[in-house]
Parts: sequence; structure tokens; C-alpha cells
Amino acid sequence: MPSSQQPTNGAEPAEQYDAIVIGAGVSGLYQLYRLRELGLSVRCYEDGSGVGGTWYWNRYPGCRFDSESEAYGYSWSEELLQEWDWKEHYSGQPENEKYLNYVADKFDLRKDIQFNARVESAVYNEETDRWEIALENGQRAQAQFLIAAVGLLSARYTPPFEGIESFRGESFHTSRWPKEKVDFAGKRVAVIGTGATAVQLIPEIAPEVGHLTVFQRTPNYCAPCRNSEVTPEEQRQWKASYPEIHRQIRETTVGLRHEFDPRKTFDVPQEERLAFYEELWTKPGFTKWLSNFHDIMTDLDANEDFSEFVRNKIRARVKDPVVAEKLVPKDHPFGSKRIPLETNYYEAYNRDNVALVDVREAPIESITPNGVKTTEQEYAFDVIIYATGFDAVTGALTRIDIRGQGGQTIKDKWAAGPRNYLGLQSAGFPNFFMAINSAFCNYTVCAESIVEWITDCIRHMRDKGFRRIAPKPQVEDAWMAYINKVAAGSIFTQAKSAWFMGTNIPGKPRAVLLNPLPALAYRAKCAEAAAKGYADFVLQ
Ligand code: NA7
Repeated sequence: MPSSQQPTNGAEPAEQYDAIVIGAGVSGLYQLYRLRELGLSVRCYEDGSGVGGTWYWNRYPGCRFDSESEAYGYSWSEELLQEWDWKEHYSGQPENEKYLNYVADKFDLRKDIQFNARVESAVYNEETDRWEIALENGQRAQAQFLIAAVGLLSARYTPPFEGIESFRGESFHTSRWPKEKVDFAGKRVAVIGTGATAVQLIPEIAPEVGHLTVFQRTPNYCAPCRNSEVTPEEQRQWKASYPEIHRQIRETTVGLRHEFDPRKTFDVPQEERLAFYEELWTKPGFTKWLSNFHDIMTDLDANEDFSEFVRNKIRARVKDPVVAEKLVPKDHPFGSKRIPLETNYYEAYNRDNVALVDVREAPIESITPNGVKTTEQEYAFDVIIYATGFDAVTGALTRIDIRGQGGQTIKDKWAAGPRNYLGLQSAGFPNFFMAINSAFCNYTVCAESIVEWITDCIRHMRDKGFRRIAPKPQVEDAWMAYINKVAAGSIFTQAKSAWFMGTNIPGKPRAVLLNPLPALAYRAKCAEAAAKGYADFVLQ
């Protein structure tokens, strides 16, 4: 049980814990489990009314994994692995939310989670070495350790269109989708955005709506998902080979069951290359990206060879050549923005009730009481869906008033882009950890290793009697320089607008938000930092 500290101003006493975890998604649930296992008193605060994080909030039609289901589930409980049956190879949101609820129940995690609890501020008290947390409802709590498991894509972004509040119909952001089914029958619907979310949503609702208008700014290279049901035999095979599956995904570049081909694109003769591309294209999931020639991520000419292959695949699927050309990406290399996986996405544009508006030709000027007004015309709608993405990685942190030593806020410190060491801690913010998987890596496998690193670090501090830990500023500077150098050598930095670089949000500083290191190399750096006795950190 937590203890309480009596305030002097008559307010409710602040609850006392060893550790506070913000967020009950994939990382937060596991962090809670591991810290509790360590014997700490832990409180988890979750904004939603249930567990699941991404899989709680993003309940729009068509939402599903882009990772293989058997590679996404937690790897740390053999019992859980044996009990859970994935129904589809790329499991849908309802199942994913069910899975995380199952985990919460199985490990009795709910008793330490407070739902509908949004953390407003977190202030480090240098005298007590404790974090003082305030929730939006006025409740307060204190803990030695604060772990933000707030997700890398959780701070939703809605463009500040003029007149947005005036719209008389219904409007939704895809990441705050209602729990009740939205009735689209016969309605005039707008979707703004064509990222991974919209690409999953559009083909699901197109047959249901009266008319759908898609407002596209940047077309993407969308690749077929090729989802299918898991057969009993596949299920049996997975359950018999999880240790092997997990060994494999811990060794691949991005923690999935794909690995880049060691050959260089132009070392392979053209005919053989095309046959290889065709073969990749028939395979499910990210195979076309992550089992491709390795130099497509570093060599622009190699990348262009495959980009053109994908463009032709798009052209072949869209009947109207004018629409097809609008859907073909030409201003960024394949993989410099997240590759959406799709099922019947391009075919949606062959329907009579679906229209595409290129907002680069005619930008959206405003939202009106009736609909959307571009520089060319006004469109009337009953429903507007904002599939406009997230203030990725940093947004969920800078929206909380987090203050470290000397009262410095994370927002001020990161005004020109995030500054951290290993993505785990930021100098000047002792005992504050970020359990956010911003590595270019399958969510769960990397999230688990991050949670385990934080847990080991806290164990080390308690064993050795340290009260605070924070990275040395010069180590943080060197890490940031290193990450930027690695990113500069990849195609990550090439897209005009991508959440990888924060360039999807007007005014957000352009910075490397997604760690460009291969997952194995990133985890090795984290392990090395611990193995040298946390020498890169100030321990007091
Ligand atoms: P994304 O991938 O950031 O996509 C957001 C979309 O919204 C994208 O097409 C944007 O165009 C578009 N957008 C943003 N602002 C505007 C304005 N002002 N006008 C028109 N269109 C706009 O978010 P998602 O939710 O699809 O996916 C996020 C991640 O979730 C995904 O990568 C997966 O990892 C899971 P842009 O491309 O910026 O030109």
C-alpha cells in the first residue's frame, strides 16, 4: 500500500510510491509488471478507461498490426504464449485490445492502474530526489522513479484548420475513435490524410458510405498486406517454436521476421532483380521493404529502382490513369516515410462513390459548417475523418509539464529537437526514464528490451544505494551527434513530411525522432551502457 504525505495547505495528501508509470499500453503494462516483480510499490496512470494504449485509442475500422502477430505478442511469458491464439496473421485492433486485457487480467495488473487519469505535470524535487506528479483531476502523487511509457504515436495531431469548430456534422480523429460503431450508411464522408491509418481505413468504409472524398497531400508507397487467418497447424507450429521465433526477431535489423538481403541492388542483373521484386511482392507484410536489397535504405539509385517498380504496381491497379498518377509517389524515396500495408486500398479508387482530391494542387483553406473548403471549391460532408497522424515521439512528453533540475522543462530543453541518451534518459532529469520504443524496430521486441534495461538500472540503483541517476551531458551530446550521423547516411532524412523526422507538424523542429540504428546495434549500445557500471551516467 502507498503511504501518504500530509500537505500543509489542506489539499488531499500526495500518495507515495517507489515508481510511477505513465501509460498502460504495451510498454507500460510490462514496466508495471517488472517493477512490481522487483518489489517496488508502483502506480500506473492511464488516460484511457482501459488498457492497451495504441490498441485502446485507435479503434477505427480496419486498424490492425503491420507486424506479424506471432512476432508482436510479448515474449516474456511462455505460459502466455501457449495460452493465446492469434486469429489472423496481421491481427486486428479488437483482438489486440482483447490480448492486452487478457495480459492485464492474467498478471493482475489492474489493481495498480488508475484509469481516466491524465498526468498534467511532473516536477522533480531536488531536495527529496522524488518526482511530484499532478493529475488533471487535482490528485497528486510522489515517487522516486518516473517512467513515461506514453507511446511514440499517441499525441494526436489535427491540423489547425480555420473554422474547424464550426463544422455541423460529425468529426473524428482516427486515434480517438468512438467505442460505438459509427454509422456511415448513405453519408457523405471526408477522409483527410493518406498515411498508414487512412490506408487501412479507406477500403473498410468505402463500401459502406454514400460517398467518400479522400484529401491527399502526399501519396505513399503502399504495399499489399496479404493478411489471412491463422490455421490450427500454423498456431501449433508457432507454439512449438516461440523460442526460435524470438531468437530470430532479436537478431534481425528491425526485430521482425524479415531480414534485408545482403546483396546490393545493382550487383544483381536486371532480369533477376525484377523477378526478385515480383517474388517479394507476393509475400505478406513488410517483406517487400525489409527483405529487399539492403542498399535500398542507403543508396538513392538503388532505392529508385524499387520505387519505380512499386509505382508501376500502383498504376496497374487504378483504372483511371489521372487518378492513378495522383496516387503515385514521386517526391520521396520508398521507405523514407512509413510504408503503409493495404488490403484493397487502390481498388477503393475504382469505385464510383470514391473521389480523390489532391491538396497539393488545391490546399484546404478552411473547415466550414458544411464541410471542407479548398482553394478550388467547397465540398459538403456529413462526416469528416481526420487521419492526420501524430506529434510523434516527443509530443506525448512535451504535452506534459515535465520539470527537471533547476526547473527546466522538457519542452524547453527539447525546443530544437529531442536530447537524450539512448532514448532512455535526458540529462538534468534524474530518475526519469522514457519507456518509448523509438527504435526502428518491431514495437514489442524493442519495448521489452527498453523496459528490461530500465528495470535493471533501477535494481542497480537500489542495490548500490544510489538516489539519483541521469546521463552525463557530454555523453548525451555525443549520442545525439552519433544518431544524427547514422541517420544522415540513410534515406530516413529524405521525405519532405514524415513523422520519423517531425516534419509532418508545421513548426516542429526537424530532428531524428526514430532511432536509425539496427535494433541489434541499438540494444548492444544499451547493454554496453549498463555493463560499464552506468559510467555514462551521474549516479549520486
Ligand atoms: P501519418 O502517417 O503521419 O499520416 C498523416 C496523414 O495526414 C498524411 O497523409 C499527411 O500528409 C496528412 N496531413 C497532415 N496534415 C495535413 C494537412 N494540413 N492537410 C492535408 N493532409 C494532412 O499518420 P498515420 O496515423 O496515418 O500513421 C502514423 C503511424 O501509425 C504509422 O506510420 C504507423 O506506424 C502507425 P503528409 O504525408 O504529411 O503530406
